[in-house]
Amino acid sequence: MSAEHKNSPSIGRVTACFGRRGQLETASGEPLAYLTASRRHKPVCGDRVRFELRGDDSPALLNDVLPRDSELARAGANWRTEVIAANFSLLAVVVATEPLPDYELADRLICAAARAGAEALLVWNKIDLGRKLPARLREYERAGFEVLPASALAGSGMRHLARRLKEHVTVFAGQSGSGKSTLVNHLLRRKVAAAGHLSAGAKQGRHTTASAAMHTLPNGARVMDLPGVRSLMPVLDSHADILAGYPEFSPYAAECRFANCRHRNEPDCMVRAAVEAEKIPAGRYAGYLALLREFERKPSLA
Ligand SMILES: Nc1nc2c(ncn2[C@@H]2O[C@H](COP(=O)(O)OP(=O)(O)O)[C@@H](O)[C@H]2O)c(=O)[nH]1
Ligand SMILES: [Mg+2]
Ligand SMILES: [Zn+2]
Repeated sequence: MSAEHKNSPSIGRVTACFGRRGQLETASGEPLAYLTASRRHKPVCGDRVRFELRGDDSPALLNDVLPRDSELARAGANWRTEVIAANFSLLAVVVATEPLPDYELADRLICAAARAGAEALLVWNKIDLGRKLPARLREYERAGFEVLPASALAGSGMRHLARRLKEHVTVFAGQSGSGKSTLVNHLLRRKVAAAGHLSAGAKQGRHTTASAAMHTLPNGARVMDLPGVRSLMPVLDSHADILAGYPEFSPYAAECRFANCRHRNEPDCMVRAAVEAEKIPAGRYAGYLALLREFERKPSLA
């Protein structure tokens, strides 16, 4: 407890939060329970915060949330945004054989990573159930994304994944049931994140992880496991936010007749021409159109 004396403010990092309470990690790596000083403070997992120790057994008092480098927000009710993680540099989108991949969610997460200034990669989990990469995922590779095959259950691909995460704060995101918690547990070599079971009938993931939590791997990498909420739909605020998730479109988009081309029905759209010429994979374009439709339904921004 070297630098952290009672009443002198220190800087820590939030590793878990439940309303006004949570856990933070001090600069020297110690875990501490905290309580926010006021309702005004809305720390999320990954936040850097200022706190004060209060002696005895009472939780540290969190009295400031420092500015964030990046945030991951999801659309709550009435398009209100709800920040769920902060200060990450890499987003690992977990996709698996089952439940059937939701590529619209994967695309949104990739867009959200770009918007946050973070890198994105895909983890193709559960290869013990079949190694063959679906055609849609091969398209992501063609588009320049890394796709790392893994099996959290069999332990394959884990060393490679751990190496890739080194030096990063990584958010694991993706469908419920895709194996995020199992991956994080395997990387940590202990059981901390609550891993659930697929309900036998619908093969739909259950909501198993209650709240976001940050863990440190043996190699120093930090990882965040997000709640297994099926509707974790990141917020996209502009057409540019969407396009950022489709970097392979940009050389063609630059040649469209209209600078504000949405690459749908506009004349002389070079993106659509590239899709027709099979230079842009059809599935990637279909994913883009789905996000565009969703975005245009958003009342204030359409
Ligand atoms: N066969 C197989 N099952 C896995 C693998 N990884 C996770 N699972 C299972 O998938 C289910 C959901 O895993 P969980 O980690 O809770 O998913 P999360 O909702 O994304 O956190 C559990 O029954 C896991 O045992 C894997 O690599 N192979
Ligand atoms: Mg989970
Ligand atoms: Zn266009």
